[in-house]
Amino acid sequence: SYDPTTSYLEPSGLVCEDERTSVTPETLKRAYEAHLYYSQGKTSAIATLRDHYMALAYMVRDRLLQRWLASLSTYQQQHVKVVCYLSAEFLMGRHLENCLINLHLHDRVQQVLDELGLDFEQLLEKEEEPGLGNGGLGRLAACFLDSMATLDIPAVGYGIRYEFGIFHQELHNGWQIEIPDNWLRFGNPWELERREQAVEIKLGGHTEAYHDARGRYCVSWIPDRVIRAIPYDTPVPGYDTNNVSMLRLWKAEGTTELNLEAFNSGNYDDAVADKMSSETISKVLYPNDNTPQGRELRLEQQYFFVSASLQDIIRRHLMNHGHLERLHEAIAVQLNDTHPSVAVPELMRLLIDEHHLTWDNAWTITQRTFAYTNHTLLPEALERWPVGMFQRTLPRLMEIIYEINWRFLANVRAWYPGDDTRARRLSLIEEGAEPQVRMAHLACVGSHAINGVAALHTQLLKQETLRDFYELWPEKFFNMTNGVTPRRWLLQSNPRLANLISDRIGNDWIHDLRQLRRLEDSVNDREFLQRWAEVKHQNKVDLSRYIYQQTRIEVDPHSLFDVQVKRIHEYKRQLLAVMHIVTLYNWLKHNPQLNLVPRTFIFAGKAAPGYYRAKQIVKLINAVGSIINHDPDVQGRLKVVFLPNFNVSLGQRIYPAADLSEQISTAGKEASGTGNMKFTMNGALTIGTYDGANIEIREEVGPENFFLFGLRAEDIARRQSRGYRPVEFWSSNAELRAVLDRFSSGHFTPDQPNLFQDLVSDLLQRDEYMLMADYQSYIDCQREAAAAYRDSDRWWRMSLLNTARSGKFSSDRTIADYSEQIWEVKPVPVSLSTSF
Ligand code: T68
Repeated sequence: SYDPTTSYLEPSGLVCEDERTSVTPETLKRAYEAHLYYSQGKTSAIATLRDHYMALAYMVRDRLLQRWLASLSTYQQQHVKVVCYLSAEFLMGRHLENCLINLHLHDRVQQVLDELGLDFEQLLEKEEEPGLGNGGLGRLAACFLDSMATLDIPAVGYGIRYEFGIFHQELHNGWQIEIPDNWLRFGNPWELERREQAVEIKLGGHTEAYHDARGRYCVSWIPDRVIRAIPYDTPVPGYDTNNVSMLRLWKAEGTTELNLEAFNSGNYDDAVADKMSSETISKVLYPNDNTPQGRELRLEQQYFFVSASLQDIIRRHLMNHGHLERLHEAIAVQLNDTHPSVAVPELMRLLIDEHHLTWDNAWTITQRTFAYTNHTLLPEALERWPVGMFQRTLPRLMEIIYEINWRFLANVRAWYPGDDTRARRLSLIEEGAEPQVRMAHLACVGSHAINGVAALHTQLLKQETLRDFYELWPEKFFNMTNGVTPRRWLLQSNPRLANLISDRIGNDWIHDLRQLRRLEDSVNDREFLQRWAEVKHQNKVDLSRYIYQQTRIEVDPHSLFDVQVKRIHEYKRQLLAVMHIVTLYNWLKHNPQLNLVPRTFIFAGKAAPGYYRAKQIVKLINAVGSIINHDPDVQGRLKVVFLPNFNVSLGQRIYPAADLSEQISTAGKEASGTGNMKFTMNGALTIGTYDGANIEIREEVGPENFFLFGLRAEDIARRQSRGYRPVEFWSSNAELRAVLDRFSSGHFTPDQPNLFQDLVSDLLQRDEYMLMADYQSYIDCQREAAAAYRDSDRWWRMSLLNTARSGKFSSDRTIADYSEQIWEVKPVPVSLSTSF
């Protein structure tokens, strides 16, 4: 319907789609050259690769602006309901190629660059990846933005513009070294600063009660610090639609530029001290995944972006509607875990203290506005803030939380007379030597919907973690199984497979992933399976080349690529994968003639800098690789590779080249997983436990196309309660004993023979994540996987069926579910002829 080459006049007389923003190869080239000259101030004779990248990025951004402005004005004029996705993390990945694909400019721009003699791939690599997230939770937020934009759901993502994102990981002698991620160093061409929309954030101080002119009881918060929040907006284009969503990230600044008194007395450090300390709030992302950091600065970060976002939402709403009485009909606010859950008392504060609504009115609006997503069952990962710290940092919010709790517990006592222990369990405040605010409870009480991220996870939430809330309000609970965007994770990262698929079933799968089912018709087409296998092989050749560049390790693209990429965490059990590798190694040492399926084990992932055991596991993987990769008895049949600095861009190289996807968490610990979905879409088979979304993947692809092993969540719980003795597995299993002996004997670290002794004694004595109990089942299952790989016809049929049946795991499906069941929002098509 949209013809990008025709220009048209706006009512105002402004030409919007003209030679500056049209998309013929000639105008693209002209616009690109103009940016190189006028924005970068370079001629092509002296331009660096980065200049070329910047010019290209600006040229593409220009082509997003008309759609973006049309989207904003459409929402405003039609008074549509908007989703506000509040998240402390957005792990977006690089923008340029994704924008080109979503705007259908990819091939044309490639052609233009070819004509100019520039290397397209090389320019794409110049973009600094915005790593404003730790892992699954932040990447989920990014996939959701892509899907909301693609489905024409009006949406804004709100978060923090960290000056330093997730650290860069280097390996020195096999150990992880963290390098600060100064991603803004060369400027960011994708964002627009909106200084005129800055808001102020209060911190610290005290509160004072007073009666206003109409005799109403009021409270005012006298802060001891005021920080300014500056919004930076990044457009997020949908695929094959005019709609463009927005990611609005807040940067912290001081409100007093310069302390004049200090300046005039020559005290220059003090003169800028306030500005400097205010800026630390958005300075750096906390690098922990699944472990909260109970630091005051972290609470300040959370409050900072939540308050800024809610003030922004209220300002826009008042501009449009003039009052706040039906705010919940105009916006839906999703809380991505508890990190933004101070939104509950903050919205109450804004509605009551600043906009003078009554408590009851404000509470109704608040509950109807918020919905909360839980991402973890690990008890240590549930956020709690010491009441003392909360009181000091956010005194007015602490009062409001007490009031919410008082009213809530009064209801609880009325619903369950005499049941004091239940009231204590439900309370927003945990009693003890140091009382704590339970953020998950706050989120549950202040929301109308609570969801888990995979079926098993939601079930365990209802039965365990949030059981008392489920008993109170069963109707509030939903399951929203995660998904990932097929644009970035298949179309963009695996163009060979995408082309093969489109060649067979057409293009519709790109926005209706269930269409992949139509590939099943080709499951007995030998010629097609051959091409399917050839695509995987070419992807493996590409990855092999990259592995060699990065690590100088030569790997054989004909070997089985066995891949585990994710954050390094004990519950994810990278150590169990290493135990399998060492088992195979022992077999070969014992019988060098053994006919073994050659495998390349590929690991990647970051460890939290303060998590010693995780860093030790990184070292172990590298140590095992350094011995096995060179052992003549192995004859190159096993290779172990640790690719440094796992991030979105590296994921885009790895998933398309994987044969076997390792999803081996202790059952009941991985809420969903989303890497598992990316592998399945790209035709890898999964070896996995009965955990998170693995269960649903297996259900979709069929149990015969999935390698399942290990204890189930209920077995784990039962064994733990009976008293688990891991040493019994050691006593009864000689192969397992031989593996642990390799670790404790110093075989892999001859110059530090004791390095892994504590790791082994932990396995024997505690083994919190039950590696010992699952070891034999895992080894047996790996043997089956190897047998399947030997039967290559069978393997490629299974691979095809995995892709064909992965449709459920598109984030488009997840977003359609949220839209219908939780947000009650509808698609709003954007037309480019809208006047604004
Ligand atoms: C992940 N959680 C889950 N947390 O582990 C994963 N935590 O199973 C799930 O698929 C994914 O969320 C999406 O639902 C995280 O990634 C964090 O990164 C995190 C960050 C800060 C504090 C706590």
